[in-house]
Amino acid sequence: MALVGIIMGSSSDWETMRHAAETLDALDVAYETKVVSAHRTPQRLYDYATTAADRGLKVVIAGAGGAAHLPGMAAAMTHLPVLGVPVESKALKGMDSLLSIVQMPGGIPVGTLAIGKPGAINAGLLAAAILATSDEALAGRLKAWRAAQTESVVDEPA
Ligand code: RP5
Repeated sequence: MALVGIIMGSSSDWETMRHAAETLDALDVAYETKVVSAHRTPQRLYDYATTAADRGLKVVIAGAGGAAHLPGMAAAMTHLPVLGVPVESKALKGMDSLLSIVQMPGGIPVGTLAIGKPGAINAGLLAAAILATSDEALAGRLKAWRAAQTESVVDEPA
């Protein structure tokens, strides 16, 4: 059963959001993916967010670009933690996405990550870290992942 829901405003966001999915794959965390647009498919967003917790999801990762209202609107309709990934837009390089996602009003939090691939990777890691607070086996896998990353850093540039 999926524990993490990865949603994105468009299939064009997948090139970025696949890094969240690949990170969860590496940590053996079950997830689902879905295109959900705040603007183009508002009813799909409503249905997704209002049923997410009852369907067993524990964390939602939401990526969107431009007028990126998806993470905030998802957060408005579920008490689950929502991690927002600003997708890099062509016109404004993702600054629009970042500002749309990060400036939530007090009371409805979105944990906002970096623009693009690093944000997607870190959303996957944060989702895993949240789940790992009540899953010792996952905590072990997360610690091993981080140790391997540390081990992979070279002493000197090639
Ligand atoms: C947003 O508009 C999506 O999240 C995407 O980043 C952006 C462009 O979407 P497409 O025109 O490529 O479908 O809603």
